[in-house]
Amino acid sequence: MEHNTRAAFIRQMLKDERTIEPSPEFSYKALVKSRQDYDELYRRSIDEPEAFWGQMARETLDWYRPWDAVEEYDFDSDKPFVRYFRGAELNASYNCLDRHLDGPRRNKAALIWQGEPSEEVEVYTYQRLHREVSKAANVLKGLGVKKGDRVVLYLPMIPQLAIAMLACARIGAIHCVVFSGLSAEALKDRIVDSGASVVVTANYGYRSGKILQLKGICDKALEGCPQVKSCVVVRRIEKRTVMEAERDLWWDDLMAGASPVCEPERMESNDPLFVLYTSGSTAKPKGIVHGTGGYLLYATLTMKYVFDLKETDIYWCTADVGWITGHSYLVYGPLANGATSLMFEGVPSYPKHDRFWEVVEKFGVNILYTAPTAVRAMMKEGERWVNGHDISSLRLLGSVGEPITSKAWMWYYSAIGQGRCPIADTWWQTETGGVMITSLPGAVDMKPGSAALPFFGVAPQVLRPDGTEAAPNEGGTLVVSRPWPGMMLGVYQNEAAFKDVYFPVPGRYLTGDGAYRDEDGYFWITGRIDDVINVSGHRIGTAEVESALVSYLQVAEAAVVGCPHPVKGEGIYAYVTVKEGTVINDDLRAKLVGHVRESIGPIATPDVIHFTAALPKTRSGKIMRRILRKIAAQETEDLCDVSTLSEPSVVRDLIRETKRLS
Ligand code: 6R9
Repeated sequence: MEHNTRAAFIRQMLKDERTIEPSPEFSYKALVKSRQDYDELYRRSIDEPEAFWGQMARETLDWYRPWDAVEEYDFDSDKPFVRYFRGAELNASYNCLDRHLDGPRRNKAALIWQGEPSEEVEVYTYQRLHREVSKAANVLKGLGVKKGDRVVLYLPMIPQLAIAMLACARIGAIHCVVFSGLSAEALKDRIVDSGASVVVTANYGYRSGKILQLKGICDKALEGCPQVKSCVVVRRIEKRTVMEAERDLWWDDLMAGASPVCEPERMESNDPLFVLYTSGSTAKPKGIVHGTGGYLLYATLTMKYVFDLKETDIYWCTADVGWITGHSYLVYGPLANGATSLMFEGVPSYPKHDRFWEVVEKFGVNILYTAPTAVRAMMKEGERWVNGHDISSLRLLGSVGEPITSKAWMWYYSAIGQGRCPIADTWWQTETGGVMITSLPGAVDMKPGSAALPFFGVAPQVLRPDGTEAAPNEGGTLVVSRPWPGMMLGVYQNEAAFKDVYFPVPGRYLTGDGAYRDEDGYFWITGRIDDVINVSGHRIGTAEVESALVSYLQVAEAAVVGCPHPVKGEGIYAYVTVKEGTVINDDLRAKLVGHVRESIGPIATPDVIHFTAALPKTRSGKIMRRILRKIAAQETEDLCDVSTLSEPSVVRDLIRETKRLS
């Protein structure tokens, strides 16, 4: 009921009757040139998945040993599982590096790094990157890291992050990247859960002209991690750094003595490549496990098709490598394809609002992959920031992280794409490994605000609460009815969660998103329907923020919901009740905000702290979030059914207080 009204509202907000055809010039040169070609490839991928993925795997990746079976899965049992290319052997770092060294790609730029200070630029050719990765792999081996061991990487957007990831992949260690904006406590939780014995960090980092104390944060985290034997520190900034004897080692010192020859480890296709933590509806983030063969094939193929990759393209994904988008579309996808991937350390608004366009102009970027939150922020600042730069090199734009409204879509299309570049909206998740639903550029017509059609092999469905398929334009739950090679293998150290979270109803993978499909079969994603808030494209679990709030001494109870936000998409709205005798004032409010930032990180900063005397509860004591969401959104005329409330006056008080807060 609630979901349907919300879906209807979002539907109206997103919907735009416009359909935009890709230009004939783009389609002519595109990898998939027409809707007919797409339909044919899609049909084959669904009708004959084994033949399709087998052929793609042979053509796309280099294997040491072929597979015994292409696809095996069970979505129905108590222990659901998925496996691709059983018995096959490969190495991800070999596929991203070594195999490009025989031909002309040897001296091609693999990674171009633009630091936040504009004079700091580094170019790694495939040859140079291969050398650095091999050395780093030997460094890790020297620290005792073996196949299957976990290594936590807490690094900002610097080349050493990509190098360390590939070094892990080379020796079969499982990397576990933690976003460098997360707090000491969040970092500690991830180090403990992953059981890593080595952590790689940087002494400092830059963010919008300010200096991040990464090593200091790491030190605090490591206080709670006695199993960590070594902490390798990249010297990002020449500045005094406290190093702990025995435990802390400088990256540069270790690299200087390392051999540049390291034979890649032969990995079974379903050996984990990495673990990446993401928020869900529990207070504890889940470690999403991705395998080697299936994941790499899916990242490589989606990269090639969704971004219509050409050999000479300069491709820029603005996402941080600390999130899945950076894993699949800044590191693995581009490098496995032998492309040139640009890595940018800065932010769109520093030192001025034209930073993105300065970077596009400086490097002649052809493909730009960014998030709706960045588009909205730039739209707010106005087109004048774009107009001062020659961005005519752009030929394709991508969007990821949250629904893009037709307004933001149209601005991106006209102000940035100058009406010439197709936009590939891409719906996917940490768990899916790669793009699942997209407007394949050149091949399919675009509808602003719609993520469009499934990628090869992907079978999404929109379901009603009773499990039957929704009619066209009817909102429901987005599920996927069969596996795809990029699918997660499981939740790290938590077999039960894979079933409980993703297969609560047997047979289909539950995405956690709401959606509807229009009469042309286009998917429109309406946002999360679980307890996850999407803040600027980052997933924040309401339970995580609540548990941070209640860990503060004076807090009695907390309930956190998302609220509409013009730039972030969703903001964090926290209802808080305090213990007897606590004085409520701005100081307490500031302390609580600070406490949440300390516990999770600045991305979880609450936008509103609403102190109140009581929370609305059902007679059985459940907090009624449906009502809290409506109040936070100031949609209080129609509060639907409040008959189950134990004390209706609580709601009247909350509404009155909200009016005062705004
Ligand atoms: C890749 C990534 C996943 C959640 C997902 C959904 C939202 C991502 C979207 C989108 C609408 C798009 N989402 N892309 N919603 N349109 N193009 O963002 O992974 O961080 O795990 O977030 O983001 O709600 O469920 P992740």
